[in-house]
Amino acid sequence: MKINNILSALEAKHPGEHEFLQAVKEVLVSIEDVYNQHPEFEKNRIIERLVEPDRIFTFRVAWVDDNGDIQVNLGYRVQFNNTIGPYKGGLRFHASVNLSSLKFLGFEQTFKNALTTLPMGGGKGGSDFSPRGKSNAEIMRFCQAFMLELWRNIGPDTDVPAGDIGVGTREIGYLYGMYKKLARENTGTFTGKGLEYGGSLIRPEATGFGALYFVNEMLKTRNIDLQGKTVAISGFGNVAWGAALKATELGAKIVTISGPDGYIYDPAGISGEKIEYMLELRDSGDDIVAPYAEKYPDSIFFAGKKPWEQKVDIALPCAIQNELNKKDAETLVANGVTCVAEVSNMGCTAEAVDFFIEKKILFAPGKAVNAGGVATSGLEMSQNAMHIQWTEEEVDRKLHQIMKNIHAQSLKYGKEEGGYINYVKGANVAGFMKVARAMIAQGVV
Ligand code: 2IT
Repeated sequence: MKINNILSALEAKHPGEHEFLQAVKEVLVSIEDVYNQHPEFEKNRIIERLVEPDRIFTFRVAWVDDNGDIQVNLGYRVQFNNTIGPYKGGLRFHASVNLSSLKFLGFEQTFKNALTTLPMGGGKGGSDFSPRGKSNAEIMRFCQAFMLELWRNIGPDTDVPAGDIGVGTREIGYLYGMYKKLARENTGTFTGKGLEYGGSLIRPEATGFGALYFVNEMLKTRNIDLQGKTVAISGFGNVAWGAALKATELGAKIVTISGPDGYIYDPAGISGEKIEYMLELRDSGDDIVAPYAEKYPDSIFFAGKKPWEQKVDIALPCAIQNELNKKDAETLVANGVTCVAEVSNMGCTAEAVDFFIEKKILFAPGKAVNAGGVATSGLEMSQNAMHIQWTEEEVDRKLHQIMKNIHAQSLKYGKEEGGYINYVKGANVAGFMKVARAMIAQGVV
């Protein structure tokens, strides 16, 4: 495989899609060896076929704000790859959304979903619409306008969207409500739904819970106990919340959260009602964490800074792509960090990842660590298809088992001579092998 040729051809075709190219490069470098050992992959042009999405929908979303002014946003759905199941992946509503970020997310989603052991293909969508500072009524009108265009292209066995940054239970409710009105069916063509209308128990917690189950497995490979460890988290949304809940339950101490305005350092630990307060902060709609330090005066707010400057045992980026760079990685390592796990998708820059691996730090990529979210979406789809609801215990048990399985798959393909586990390689190879074999089995389509 000529990685550089493939990347430059891709770059020429899709100039400026930096995040997408970053995600593709990471996978290609990881799979190079197995690719070269399997001539059938090259013969079937697996890479060339995998790096182009099956199709992309781009559409205008026009809506009326509370002042009566007309607003225009862009809407997207990238149906990336449905080899192993219906397209599955979240919708992101964030000012930074563009085709490059959604293609990177859809590409990663394809491998992540393959790792979950459930039959789901990869997709992603969203809009450059930012819910920050918008009223409930504005968010509803936007979601309805978005769905008016998208509804024809999704369905329970075609494409099942869910939440991501900026899309939580409220947005899913508005999107699903409009979808049902248009499609006239009630088959659960969304996950992350409210509990009253087909949602799954544990889905809100699943990404964070799953991440901590995975981190626990990572630590076990070095006989390290999570109990008493200090943890830096970034973000303060749903994913950070779930991670904080489970980390605290398992005896670790969360000392940071962050927002676009800076980060909070709380040396006493963010536990109990402070974790619930994160949800209040989020629901305020201002997208800032500074008020935490006013409510809990023993904590400190660092304006415009990132939490990675604090000395911690474990770092969990839970916000957005490329939120931890090489300099942050150097600081964390100099401060003696043991484990870094991406809970956000591609939370670390390529240079930061290379640095952690070079220093033999326990490091794992988002597509393994955060797969518990989409896995539990898969469990929601199963419950909807069977018209039943599993208990909290049942869903959590399945989630825990899936995360252990993803860890075992990553270990199988990622263990290097000398014993270091390269989770980036392990997760990429495990996900790739499954998708590639399924593609070959299904012929040239
Ligand atoms: O990045 C992700 O895996 C998600 N945003 C969750 C996707 C899903 O379909 O639950």
